[in-house]
Amino acid sequence: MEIDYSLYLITDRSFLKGRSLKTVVEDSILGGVTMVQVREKNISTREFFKVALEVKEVTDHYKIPLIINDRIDIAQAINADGVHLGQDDMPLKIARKILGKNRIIGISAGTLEEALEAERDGADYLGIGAIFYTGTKKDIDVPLGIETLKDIYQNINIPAVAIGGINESNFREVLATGVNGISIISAVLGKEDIKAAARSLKL
Ligand code: TZP
Ligand code: MG
Repeated sequence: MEIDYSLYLITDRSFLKGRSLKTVVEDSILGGVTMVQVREKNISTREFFKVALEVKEVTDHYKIPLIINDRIDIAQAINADGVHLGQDDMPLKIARKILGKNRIIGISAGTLEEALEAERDGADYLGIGAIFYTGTKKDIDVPLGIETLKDIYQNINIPAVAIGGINESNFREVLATGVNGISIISAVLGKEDIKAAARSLKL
């Protein structure tokens, strides 16, 4: 399956403000989101499972790839398209053994070394970041910036999305580095009009 990474939404229930996750995901897809990741921290396994299943109803309906953050078991349980793993999660080689070659595995990379290792170990795509400071993830020391993003992307041969602090005023310069897409939380979920917010992040 050819995957469209261009506008990759990551969920975060702290942005919902009473709205249902299903509605928010649906509106974002109607606005042009091409891929969705369910990312939930501090949530029970049962809750994560339920949330993932709910989102899958929407992504299945629109035939949009669905990725689960961190949790290989939940990806398997709901038959998601893949997982996204960070540098502290299950090692990629083990994840690949568990999931097989037909599932998408994305890896977070913050350095060229991490990116090259993930590519060597068979990642399907990379999430490179954080590119800019963001209120959404507070543990970022120094953001990579556009030049480092470009340097990493030029040295790898798998698809990559950029993440971290990307919004309607900087996404064009991010995409100008050549990366396959942008990965977004607050610039979509933090807005009142989800559909319009997604639309404003399309070239
Ligand atoms: N990983 C690196 S930055 C980040 C994650 C999950 C948060 C991205 O959120 P936002 O609101 O798009 O900056
Ligand atoms: Mg993780």
